[in-house]
Amino acid sequence: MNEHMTLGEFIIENQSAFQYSSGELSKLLNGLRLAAKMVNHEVNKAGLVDIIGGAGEVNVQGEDQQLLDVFANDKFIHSIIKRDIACGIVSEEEDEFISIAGSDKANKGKYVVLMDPLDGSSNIDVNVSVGTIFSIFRRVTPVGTPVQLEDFLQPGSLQVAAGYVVYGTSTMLVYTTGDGVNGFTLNPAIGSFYLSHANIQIPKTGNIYSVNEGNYSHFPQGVKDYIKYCQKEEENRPYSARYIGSMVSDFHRNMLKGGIYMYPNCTKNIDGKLRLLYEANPIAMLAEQAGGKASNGVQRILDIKPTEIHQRVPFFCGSSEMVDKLESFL
Ligand code: AHM
Ligand code: MG
Repeated sequence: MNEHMTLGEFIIENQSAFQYSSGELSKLLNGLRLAAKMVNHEVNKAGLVDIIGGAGEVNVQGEDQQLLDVFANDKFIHSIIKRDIACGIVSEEEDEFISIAGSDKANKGKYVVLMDPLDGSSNIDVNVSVGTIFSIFRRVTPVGTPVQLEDFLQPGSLQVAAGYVVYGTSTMLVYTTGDGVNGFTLNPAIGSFYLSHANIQIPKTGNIYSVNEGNYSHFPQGVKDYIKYCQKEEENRPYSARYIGSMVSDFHRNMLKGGIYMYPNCTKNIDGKLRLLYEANPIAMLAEQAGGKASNGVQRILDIKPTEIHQRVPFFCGSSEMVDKLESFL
């Protein structure tokens, strides 16, 4: 594979490998690529311009919206709508799903996009990495009719593409269309993403566990037992604890080095914290495509049939042997 290949070239070159190839998904991915560059530009300026801090609004999850949350949401929505390929959008920052042509008008778009435009945004003020997560499905209702709730409530196994952008030490876009996972690094001088991590594979096992251990006393007993197992002086343990508090960054590191990311249900968050449709599902698809695993503790994430667009789910994801081990404790 050409090491100087840009993301734009890669999308076109791999278009024919995609099952439903008609060029539309490529256009949609190119729209997301463009929005990612705009958000990257803004994230990089945080601290210099008046963009950090709260927007004074609370989103549907009851969380304070940050100015950059709102900026990222607007850029991604605008970029998706401009491409004229998608019929609907679910965003962490929007209470209801967006019907692109309007709820009463026919819509020719084949795809729906579900996204968290700026995940981990509480980290922005302190210059810690944040991310964008996206998930793409083909609609299930007929093309040419208004998009419906059921178009979004599909199990993750039906995703046609998923990915994330990590705005980190360098900015990367990592995605899959169901044929492996590839990572592209932004060259900020040129403004292009270049293929830097071809066919990423998660090591089968690792020595990193990532969890907010401050919630330990609220975790289910099985999770507590697994954490004690990770800390035990035996074989290749104790593992290292690494928790950034930005799932995209925590997952990205674990995918490259081997490890497990956990956000269990706990007495504070009885269904967990992370959202199934635009956080757990896309990360789970990437994990599986890279040879890893993602589970809610007892069931494969991608097999869960959603009932609500903002529903939460306990999430355990990463190296397959580590997720298997965790499950054996639950
Ligand atoms: P957000 O979508 O409101 O940013 O929340 C999701 C984030 C994840 O990126 C991160 O892993 C987790 O919340 C951190 O939560 P906590 O501070 O409870 O550990
Ligand atoms: Mg989020």
